[in-house]
Amino acid sequence: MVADRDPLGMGHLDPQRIPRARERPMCADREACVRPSGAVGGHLDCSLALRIGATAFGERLPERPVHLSEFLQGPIMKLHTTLLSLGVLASASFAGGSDVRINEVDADQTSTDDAEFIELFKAGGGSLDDHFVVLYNGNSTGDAEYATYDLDTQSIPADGFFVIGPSTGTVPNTDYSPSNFSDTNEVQNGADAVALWFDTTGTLADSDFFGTTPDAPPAGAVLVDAIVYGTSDSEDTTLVGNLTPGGTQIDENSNSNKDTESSSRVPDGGAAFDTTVWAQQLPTPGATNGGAVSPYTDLGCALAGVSGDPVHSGTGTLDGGTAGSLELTNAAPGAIAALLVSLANTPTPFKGGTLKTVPVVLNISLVTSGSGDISLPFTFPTGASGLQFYTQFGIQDAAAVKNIALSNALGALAP
Ligand SMILES: [Ca+2]
Ligand SMILES: [Ca+2]
Ligand SMILES: [Ca+2]
Ligand SMILES: [Ca+2]
Repeated sequence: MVADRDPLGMGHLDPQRIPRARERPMCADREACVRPSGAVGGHLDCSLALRIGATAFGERLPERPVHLSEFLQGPIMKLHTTLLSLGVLASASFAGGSDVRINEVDADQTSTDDAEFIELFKAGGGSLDDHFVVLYNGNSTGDAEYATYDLDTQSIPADGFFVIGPSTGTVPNTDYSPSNFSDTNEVQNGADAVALWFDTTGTLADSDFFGTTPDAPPAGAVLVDAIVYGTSDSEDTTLVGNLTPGGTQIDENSNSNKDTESSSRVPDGGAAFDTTVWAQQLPTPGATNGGAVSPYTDLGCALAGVSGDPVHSGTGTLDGGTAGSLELTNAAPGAIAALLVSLANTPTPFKGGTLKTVPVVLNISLVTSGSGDISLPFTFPTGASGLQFYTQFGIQDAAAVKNIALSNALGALAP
């Protein structure tokens, strides 16, 4: 194989510095070294494989070789301090996307509906500036908007739960009662939809959404998450097709208890638009919906390669001292790959797809196994609670539109 000096077009990957399998030097510190599963023999030379700082997407930061264990197994707070000293953390603001989720919806209650609510979730909480919750009426022409709540200046508390409900006190833990949220019969019972939009322009007002349809939002609005729901209504395939394509309508009455149950993501959060995670159970406004909570959030944006979309996932709880791993599957076999790490989540055009881990602060060179997998086991360090980071793989792949396939991006938040 002729070595490509810049396989991902990122200006600083150098596969010639990745020894071929039989030449790979053994790490002096076997315990601290991580190698991809399926790699043939030996260990990657981690001190060569991981570099910090250089990036093709922004300012070229000072390069510093960093042992992989510093990120995955070592003192992650040391990395934290390094990033602070480089000014990376200060610039790692949230821009151009959102990992907030619609976590629970209760549209229907006994007799007159007077305890309707919409619960949003983001692990660790965070700002809701430039977020809009929009309700769509499945019975109207084009499924038009019938209510919009501008969440500018609102924020999700540290517990992760934000409840939008009436001002009457009938919904416990209500965080926000918009002036246009009626005390009764505000949230239609279906087939209807709740959508969460993010304004990438920072200039939209709630009035910009008035009367719009899901397929024609205001310019600059990006759909973050949505649920199409009903109460034993036949499926509104147009609504589903526009808001949760490939998914299904969620039935609040699946247990014949629409008056006493809500629809909840179980566990809290998870992948946007995933209609398989919803369950009907007793309402829990402002509190967990139960189930095992993953510290990882699938942020999408895969770019297909020879086997379709490469799939990136994580395991473990990210509690200090516990085991976990970062995984890649369904990628090209035996291919040069890079794990790109960021402290921000900024969707950026890249090789015909979208790279979310921008600015890239860590770039870990790896090779996929013969079955197109990489597994990076680690023990998460103590003292890193609250650390949030984003990961995405780029894989050299001749079948990709510009010879680079991308996995989905993954958000991780240490509890
Ligand atoms: Ca209702
Ligand atoms: Ca209900
Ligand atoms: Ca309706
Ligand atoms: Ca809840």
